[in-house]
Amino acid sequence: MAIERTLSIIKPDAVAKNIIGKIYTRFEEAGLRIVAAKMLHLTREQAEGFYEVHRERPFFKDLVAYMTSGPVMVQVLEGEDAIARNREIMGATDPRQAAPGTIRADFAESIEENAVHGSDGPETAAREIAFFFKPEEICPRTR
Ligand code: RTP
Ligand code: MG
Repeated sequence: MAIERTLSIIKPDAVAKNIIGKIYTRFEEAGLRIVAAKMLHLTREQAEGFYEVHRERPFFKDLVAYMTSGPVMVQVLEGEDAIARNREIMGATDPRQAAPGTIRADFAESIEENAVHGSDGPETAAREIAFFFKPEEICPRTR
């Protein structure tokens, strides 16, 4: 299986609950390495740009309000099959549908305030990583 990179966001509800470390442990236990990370409070423009594909969806306005309601932690995760692996440990969008033991089953509040984001495919991952990180801000392991 290929080594991939994916973009992960710990969303404002999870940052507010002070569980960044608990979620990082889930990544590490799944064999995903954090190769870049930053905390930031998204502007409306950033949130709208990041979720551009959802612009016409009925929940878009609420989604932008939620994503700008507090700081987020953004990271690049690297590992075997990282995109699918991260989606697997995140669980379904709606925490009520999420498999037991997943991040959303354990920590999400609702279908909207659902604790984490993860890229959904290779093209999305490339776009989303470039949205937040310059190439020199990503630190592959040297040992
Ligand atoms: P994400 O992009 O954040 O990893 O989540 P996802 O693929 O599981 O879900 P997606 O369909 O891409 O939706 C993006 C985010 O919008 C919010 N949402 N709210 N109120 C609603 O019905 C609704 N549906 C989606 C969630 O925060 C979701 O993660
Ligand atoms: Mg999505």
